[in-house]
Amino acid sequence: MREKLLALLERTAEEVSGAQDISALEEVRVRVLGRKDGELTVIMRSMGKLPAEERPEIGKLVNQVKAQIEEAISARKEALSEVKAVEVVPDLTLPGRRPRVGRAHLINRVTDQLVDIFHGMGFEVALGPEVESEYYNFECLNFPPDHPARDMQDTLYVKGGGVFRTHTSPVQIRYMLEHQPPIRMVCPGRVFRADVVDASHSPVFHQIEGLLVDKMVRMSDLKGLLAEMAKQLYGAGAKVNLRPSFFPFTEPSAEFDIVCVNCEGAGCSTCGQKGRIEIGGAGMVHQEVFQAVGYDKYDVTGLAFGLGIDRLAMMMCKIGDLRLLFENDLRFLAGV
Ligand code: FA5
Repeated sequence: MREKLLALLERTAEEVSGAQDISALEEVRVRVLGRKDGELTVIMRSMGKLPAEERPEIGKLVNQVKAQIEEAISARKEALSEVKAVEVVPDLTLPGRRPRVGRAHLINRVTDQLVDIFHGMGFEVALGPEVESEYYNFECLNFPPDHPARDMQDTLYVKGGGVFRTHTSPVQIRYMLEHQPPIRMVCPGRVFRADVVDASHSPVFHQIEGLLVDKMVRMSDLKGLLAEMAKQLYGAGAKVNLRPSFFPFTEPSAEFDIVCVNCEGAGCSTCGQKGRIEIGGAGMVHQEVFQAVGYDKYDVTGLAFGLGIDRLAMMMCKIGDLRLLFENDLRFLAGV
């Protein structure tokens, strides 16, 4: 029995160290230590047939053999798992993943560019609140209550009073109340309207307002400013087209367009088949507005304009649909 045990120990030790993977090792364990008919288990069961005086010594040896086999199996198991761990170590010679570099959103970049352009023409930047009183958003700008012109801008009203500003024009009023002419001011910011969403309309969009008040300011100054802005933004060939329009706070008033860069004037869904896109409104500051802020309406004249930044950005990067600017798809944003 003693020799049998030692031979089993020797053979099993060899098999354990020769096992090349966990399943081969498990196969050895079951064959030797398996509860039902493992080789060592069978030997242990047959111990009852031994003479009583031999049993303690053989019993001790059986326990030692079993412990040594178990120890060898667990050491080999550990070694095999280490090998596996090494196998899954990544290939360090592969090129690393480049970290993605963030950058400002296209709308912010165009806003900065516009601010720079107007700064170069002597304009300073002012900001105003996004939730505005009806007084600044409409009344001071010569929209009397119930005036049908309020329908031109589908207004979002705030529960408890006030409106989400429908344009950046109220900042003109706030600025004139705090400053005396001569004035050159631009105000970029978010504005809100209950507009139906389509390729060129969003309920939240961005405008930049401009205001110049001095003596002898003329409509030709307005045209010159807008033409210079378009040239600096789109290149020497860029042209703005002014059309007569109506705003309660300017007289005369105009809307201005640029040729749709998506269809180059042929007409497409982006420009509503018109071949051009309306970029902003402008005009000479109405005398009623000067009166509302306490300026001498016979002494000063002024020009004002409000540009849609989102549409300028669309034209700049030839984007066919304004909604892409708000969906935050990184594949799109990385390309513009
Ligand atoms: C105004 O908002 C006037 N406050 C502009 C102004 C300022 C006129 C100073 C005179 C003097 P209008 O509603 O046309 O005007 O909007 C100006 C520009 O905002 C539009 O030409 C267009 O480029 C942009 N815009 C208007 N609605 C939307 C919209 N829903 N989504 C994206 N852009 C819009």
